[in-house]
Amino acid sequence: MKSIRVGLALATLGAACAPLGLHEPGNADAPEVVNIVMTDSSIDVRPHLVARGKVGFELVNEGLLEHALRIVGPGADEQFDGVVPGQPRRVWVKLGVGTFRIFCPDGNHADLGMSSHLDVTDEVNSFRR
Ligand SMILES: [Cu+2]
Repeated sequence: MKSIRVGLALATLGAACAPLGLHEPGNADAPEVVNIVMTDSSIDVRPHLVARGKVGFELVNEGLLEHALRIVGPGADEQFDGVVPGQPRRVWVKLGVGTFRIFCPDGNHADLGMSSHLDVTDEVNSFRR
């Protein structure tokens, strides 16, 4: 009987997360990781919504040219140069709540499509801390 109640509680928790469009909350110590996939004319950001705090960015360059990544928003303005095709790397940035612009600052690359955004929320803190 006890295990049934726990099962229901977990199911309710899962349902509460779903409308936010968040990925699996995971365990409390698991940091958020955002996958950034660049081509020479695009930046794909997944997921588009994470919890505030220290966030990992997995940088993958699938273009032909070397690029950079700049992250600008509440409490952060960070730039990572030398993102080379075929050499993924992970960087960490502490993000506050709000909307961040994520783009390549080189030349007119942002205008060519290397520009996206990331929303950072407070909503999932109760699951993580
Ligand atoms: Cu670029």
